Amino acid sequence: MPANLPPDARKKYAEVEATKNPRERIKRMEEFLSLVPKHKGTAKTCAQVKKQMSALRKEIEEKKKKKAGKSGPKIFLEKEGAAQIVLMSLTKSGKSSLLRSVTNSKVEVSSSPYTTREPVPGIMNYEDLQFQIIEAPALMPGAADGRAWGLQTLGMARNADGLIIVIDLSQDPIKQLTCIIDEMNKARISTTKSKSKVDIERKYMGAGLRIVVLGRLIDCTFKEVEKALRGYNVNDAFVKIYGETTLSDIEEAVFESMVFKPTIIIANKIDLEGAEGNFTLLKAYVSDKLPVIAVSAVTKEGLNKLGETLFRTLEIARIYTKEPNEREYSKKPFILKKGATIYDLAKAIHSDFKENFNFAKVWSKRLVFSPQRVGPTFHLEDGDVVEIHLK
Ligand SMILES: Nc1nc2c(ncn2[C@@H]2O[C@H](COP(=O)(O)OP(=O)(O)OP(=O)(O)O)[C@@H](O)[C@H]2O)c(=O)[nH]1
Ligand SMILES: [Mg+2]
Repeated sequence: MPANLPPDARKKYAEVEATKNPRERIKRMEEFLSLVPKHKGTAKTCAQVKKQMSALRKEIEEKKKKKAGKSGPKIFLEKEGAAQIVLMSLTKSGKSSLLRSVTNSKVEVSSSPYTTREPVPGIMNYEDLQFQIIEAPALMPGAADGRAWGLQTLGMARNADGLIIVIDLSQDPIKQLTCIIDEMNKARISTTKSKSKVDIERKYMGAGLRIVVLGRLIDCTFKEVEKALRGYNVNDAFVKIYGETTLSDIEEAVFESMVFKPTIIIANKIDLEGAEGNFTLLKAYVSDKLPVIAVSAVTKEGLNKLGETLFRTLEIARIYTKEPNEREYSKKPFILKKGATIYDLAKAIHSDFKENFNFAKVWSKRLVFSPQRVGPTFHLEDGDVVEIHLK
């Protein structure tokens, strides 16, 4: 420790030393770093602490992997339909009842806890789309540390396109929600988009490291960024750097393997006494951060809003394609991210399409006249019909 640390930072460091639990230790280290003034004299200390934090994070990951490997049930289910959505809740919130109400699944419903012990899929129709809804085994406090099926459930959530948090309105709704969000955050899953200036997209082994600086590096060179990333074993990734970025922003992004999942909340059992009051509490607590809908899996009240809410939150668009000489467009849409371009569509149709692309015609309600001849950067919206012309 250098001598020039302020007393509160020294005190915090003593706490770090006294903490054995790896996760707790990382937390104390983070607190310590926030108390250290940033200048040349402390840079080395900060770097060392960050290195230790990275080692601890690795240790936690390794332990998790070992635990997950031991378990019986399959962690991932093959994706089907436009999106894979995982139901997340504490036990007995009514996940199985919901799955039975909105999909073709015949999963068992029961008043005893922890009935569903393996992931169960079902297909839900919404307009001309299908969503795959999966009931994951219930979460509980400690799930992210490997309790019960916690790691499988959280692993499935990380792999999903979207999440539905199910709250039981006959119980304290905020206690349930904070417990679920807590376990998700520990597993580095976020329900809100990160504002980070560094985007690290990990790739398969052997893919190589590609760094693109779209902003400006403040206190380091491109070479130093590459060296730092490789130092943390980031060798196969596509790294995009936006805005004004420092080396420590980049280091933080390496540890922040947070993934964002579009999420909605279903407040279930609205048919029960006292549920309305709990729903009001929940709405006030969540405010407008996430969509919340009140439903009853038993009376089916509110369930008609589910498809539309999911569709909106997932931010996807249905694009219909048409052959140049045909009158009718395809009934089965391509599913793209909202704001995707003609170029993205061409890639989705066929890998050759992007090389041989000439122009496209688009029919759309928002255009003054249709069809309109457009180039590859034209942005598509839900419901657009596209005819691609090749060279
Ligand atoms: N009144 C009422 N009861 C419900 C509703 N949904 C579920 N239940 C009851 O809540 C209990 C638990 O339902 P499940 O659907 O099995 O809950 P789960 O979340 O799948 O539970 P586990 O898989 O065991 O974690 C059952 O007794 C259901 O009948 C609802 O909307 N209203
Ligand atoms: Mg169940």
